[in-house]
Amino acid sequence: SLLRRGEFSQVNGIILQKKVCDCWDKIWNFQAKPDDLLIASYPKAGTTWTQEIVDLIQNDGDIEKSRRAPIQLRQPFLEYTNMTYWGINEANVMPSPRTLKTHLPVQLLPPSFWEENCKIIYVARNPKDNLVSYYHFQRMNKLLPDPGSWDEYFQTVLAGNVVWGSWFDHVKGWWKKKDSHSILYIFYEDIMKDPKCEIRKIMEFLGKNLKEEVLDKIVYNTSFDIMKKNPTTNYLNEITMNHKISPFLRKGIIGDWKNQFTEAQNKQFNEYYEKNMADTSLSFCMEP
Ligand code: PPS
Repeated sequence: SLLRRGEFSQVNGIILQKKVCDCWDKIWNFQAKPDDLLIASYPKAGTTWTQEIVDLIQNDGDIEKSRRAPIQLRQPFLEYTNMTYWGINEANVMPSPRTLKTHLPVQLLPPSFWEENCKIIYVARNPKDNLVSYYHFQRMNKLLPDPGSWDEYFQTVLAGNVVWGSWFDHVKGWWKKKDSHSILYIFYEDIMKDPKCEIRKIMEFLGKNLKEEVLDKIVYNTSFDIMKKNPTTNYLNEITMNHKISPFLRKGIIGDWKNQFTEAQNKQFNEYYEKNMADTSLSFCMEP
């Protein structure tokens, strides 16, 4: 392909796109407003799923309204850029109330979000499936580093050399922050196992009150199969993404890591997990 892989640099030890690092001041000084809603996550944790659920709740389940534009235009992605898109510029021109997306680790979130006391939804996914999903995404998205083979990628991850930083620091950092700020912390596995319960939680957090039938409609329209057919939730026009290598909505299951991790890798990862999760009350379900 003629498209080169993106370039990277660091902000306070966190690897980010070079273009983002080059104008970090602009991102750090982003002015949040009190009625902004922020959806935060580690990449591939179920961000798009949460975004679509939120948009449908905000639009009372009206799918036509929710399909008004591709997801990254409905809910700008703060610290992301490609050839034609700058999330921060989209956010700056968007009328309020805005819903924004970020993958920033908690310590890099622009301080105005805390100052303005914005509502934040954080979605987390078990690390094994999260990393498998990230691996396939790096294969297909030219803006991210070439992951190499799975075995190479596995070592890269353990060394913490991934864009947006270590999964462990990310999920733990945001988990801790929820003690002192209005953060709804949800899990991919919970949405999978009881979508209506999680959708209701999000609805209550947003201060909405929707009828049961509307909630059922949102459950249906945010299922994997329906979202896979929705042209606005698949990044279909992103020239940097090659959906033939791996589609954006790839499998959408719990436990796909079992098809990717070798037994030795699983053992190594379990040890690494135990060590790195010893200092948190946070825990993850990795089984379907
Ligand atoms: S991104 O690029 O960070 O915004 O990606 P993100 O949306 O966080 O993660 C993509 C993974 O979420 C899965 N997904 C879903 N799973 C179940 N149901 C629904 N509705 C759904 N929507 C997105 C998507 O398939 C990616 O996971 P994998 O395991 O790769 O399939």
